[in-house]
Parts: sequence; C-alpha cells; structure tokens
Amino acid sequence: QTTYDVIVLGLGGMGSAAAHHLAERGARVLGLEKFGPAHNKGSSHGGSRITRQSYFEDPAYVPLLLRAYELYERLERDSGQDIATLCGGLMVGRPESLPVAGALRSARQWDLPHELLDARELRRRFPTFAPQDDEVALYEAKAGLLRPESTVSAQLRLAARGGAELRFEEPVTRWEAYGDGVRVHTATGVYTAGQLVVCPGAWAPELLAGLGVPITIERQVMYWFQPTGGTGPYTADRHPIYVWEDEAGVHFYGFPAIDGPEGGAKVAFFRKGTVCTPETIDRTVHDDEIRAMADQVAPRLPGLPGTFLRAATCMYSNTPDEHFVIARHPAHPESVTVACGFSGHGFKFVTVVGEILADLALTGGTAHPIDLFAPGRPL
Ligand code: PYC
Repeated sequence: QTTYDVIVLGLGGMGSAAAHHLAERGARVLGLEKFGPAHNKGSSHGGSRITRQSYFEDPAYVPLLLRAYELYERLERDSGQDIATLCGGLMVGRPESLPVAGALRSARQWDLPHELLDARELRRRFPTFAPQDDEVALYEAKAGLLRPESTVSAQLRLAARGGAELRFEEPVTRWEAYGDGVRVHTATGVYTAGQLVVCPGAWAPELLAGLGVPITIERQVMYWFQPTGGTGPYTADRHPIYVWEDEAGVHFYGFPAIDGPEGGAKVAFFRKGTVCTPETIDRTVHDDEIRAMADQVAPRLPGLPGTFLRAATCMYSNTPDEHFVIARHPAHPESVTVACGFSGHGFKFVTVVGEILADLALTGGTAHPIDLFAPGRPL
C-alpha cells in the first residue's frame, strides 16, 4: 500500500490549489476527487468569478487578497493559461450600504486605490449602469474577474507536473486519523498518509461532520442574458464587474460579456438561494426565477435583460457569520487540515488558500493572518 505525505480530499478550487502548492514544495501528494477535473457540480464553475481588493466583508481579508493577486499572476505565468481579467469593479448602493461602506472601510484602512462616484458620475463613466439619484459607487480599477475552470485546470496541471497523483471519479466514503497518520477510504481503495487536507466544498456537512461548525448548503443560480443591441457596451473594456445593494437591501452582481458576441453578460443574486444538499439540489432553473432576475436588472442596467440565454446552478457552503474555516482540525490537530465554509465569496482566494493549506499541512502553522477563520470562534 502506497503511503503519501499528504492526501488532498476534493480537487475543486481550494483542493487543486492545495495539491499544486504541496507538490511544488516537494511533498508526495495524492489528490482525490468525486467527479472529473474542473467539473460543474460544485462551487468552482460558471465561467467567471469576481475578484476585488477593497473587501466589504472585512478589512482582515485584504492582506490575503494582495497575496492572492501575486499568486494568480504566477499561476498565469507558470501555466500559460489566461485566468484573470482586471476590468475594474463597482460596489454600488446607498452610501451606507454594505458593498459601498464596507469597501470604503477596507480601501481606507489599507490605502487601496479607489474612486467614489456619485450617481451622475457613475452614469457618465459607465453608461451601462442606471443608479438612482441617491446611489453611489466605489470604483476599484484592480477588481475584475477570474476564470474558475481555467484556474482549477491550471492548478491541477501544475500539481501533476510537480508529481502529484490525481485520481478523479473516485468518491471518498470516509476518512480517519490514527496514530501519526490518516487513512482515507474511497469507493475503490484505501490510502494512507501522514497528513490530510480536506477541501470538501458543498460536501462539508458529510465529510467534516465532526468539525463543530454548522455549514448550510445553498442553491444559487447564475444567468446569462444577451443585451438588447448586442454585447458592444457590455464588453470588459466598458462594463466592469459589480456588486449592487438595491434600496430593498437585495444584493446582486454581474460581469461583462467575456465569451464573444453570442455569450451574453452574466448576472446573479448574491445570497438569495434555497437550502439544499448536493444530492437534493434542483438543477432546473425555473421561469419565475428567470423573470425575477430579469426584473432586478431591467431598471438598473440599460440593455439588460435583453434576451435570456441560459442559466446554471452552483452551491454556496455558508457558515453562520459567512467567514471561511481554514485551520488544523481541532479534533486531529497533528494530521488534519480543513478548508471549508467559503460562503459564496471564496473563489478569489484559492491561490492564497492553497499556500496556507500547504503551510499548515507541512509545518503546522502559517504566517498568513487566519484567526478570523478559526473553527472555534463564536458562531
Ligand atoms: O465573491 O465577490 C464575490 C461575490 C460577489 C457576489 C458573489 N460573489
């Protein structure tokens, strides 16, 4: 029976990053994934994910984002894949809204370049946006989008190039820590290693049941619409990514059209999903959902909704405070590291999370600030 230094459970965004960083540091790595490479059944797909630095969720994320940006650049260089498009980003809403006030707080605390636009200036600079008169925006030139499938494939490729053994279509049924190692059971085999890194995504409730953090899985829908008159004004050089809190407190977000004239512009509600499990998630997108999304964008984004093109579902794994969990497993601190509960805003961190997970698995600690993500915090 082969023994590895580290087994990585789950090869989505976080697990593929961990496998990449561990293999790059010379560890003998086994990666196990339930589905195929860069699949669309979890939380790391959909063509685009937002990246931004003036982080409205909490200024504590900013140092991690700065490092994530460096690592994305390195990933692009090392893999030759096109991953990031820094087309700029707008946090839109009333001045006291979370996206605007929170982003401003982070920008000021970390001295990040940004501009504050009133409604008139926002309409003038970005005519695809039609804010109300009392709405404003924080514009950040360094925000943009990441391509999740390319990110995952690049990380997997570099992990394999570094010697990692990656096994797909091999679901893990259970794992256990014993003595100074771990044992992982899959549908077809049993593997042992000194360390285990668990990146279960939406499968956290079953694979990390003993962690003591309540994680709720939420069904989310992404929508693509073809703007009336075509994608011209919606391309990445003219239409930034955005997160918008409307007057009713509803959050929605969107992207430029990045897939050519026929690809449309992607939009979605942020945190308006329904509770599900990976087994029970309804993968059908219903007419009333499409209508609700169309009604949300119609008064705010001239040219949208235009024509509905398609929709896809994905899953968020929400912690009660919407902060991540990244730590040594409290019950198995010698041999198990966990990364879960990314709560719908984790993808932009995958590169730095891979670095942190490699630190934790190989040295037991990390210089990165991760106190916010402790599983033992009050929840
Ligand atoms: O991760 O920035 C984000 C995000 C915004 C809306 C959904 N995800």
